[in-house]
Amino acid sequence: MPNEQSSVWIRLLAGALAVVVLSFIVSQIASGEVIPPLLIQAVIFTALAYAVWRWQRRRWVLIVAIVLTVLGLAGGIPFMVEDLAHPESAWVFVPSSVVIIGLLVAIVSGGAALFRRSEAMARPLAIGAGALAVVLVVVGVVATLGVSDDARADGDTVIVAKKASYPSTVTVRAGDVGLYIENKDLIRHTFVIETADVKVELPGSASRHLAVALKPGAYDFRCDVPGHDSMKGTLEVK
Ligand SMILES: [Cu+2]
Repeated sequence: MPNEQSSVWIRLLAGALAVVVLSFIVSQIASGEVIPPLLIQAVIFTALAYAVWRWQRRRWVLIVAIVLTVLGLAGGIPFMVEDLAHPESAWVFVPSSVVIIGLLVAIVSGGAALFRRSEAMARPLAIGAGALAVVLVVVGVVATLGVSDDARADGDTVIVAKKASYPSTVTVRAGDVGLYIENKDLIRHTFVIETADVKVELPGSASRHLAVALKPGAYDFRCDVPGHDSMKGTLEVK
């Protein structure tokens, strides 16, 4: 039966997967929408946590868990790594850091259970990972509370980022253009106009002013956060 003599490594593995699932749920709440890849992974990791707990003596279950966890980490890193550089957007910084820590702990615990390593290291690993997560939560919260909006200048044209979407067209007069980008989401975005050498970081729920000299023409703008490919529009300069 599952509870009889359950290995500490198995408990740590199942617990780490549960924490990862929780972080995926928090990420989707922060985004205000269902993110299919995260939802699918949440379901897979929930099933895995149950499977390793239920069938903990079957080595193939552990092997499947390790392989899927490694794949989840490899697939998620390109989306998560940039978030780690932005503690001022706690709603992405915290879930991404916790997911990475959780997946690493799951991989190590799965390997240790599979190869029946001494359980002496399990507790220090759990405490270390937990302490690191707490520190990162504090860093994220403090950095996010320190973010303030830019002042809005007279004549600024407002562009709103909401539900990971930008307006498709914004029209402004040529010359010295003042833009005021409002991020209405909890998650971070960017405002990028490649052809005008503009790149602005938009922390969650923050507004940024920018001044740029533009000649008449059409300028594509977008958010270059990985996975936000649909967040784009055109600035018509007349
Ligand atoms: Cu974005």
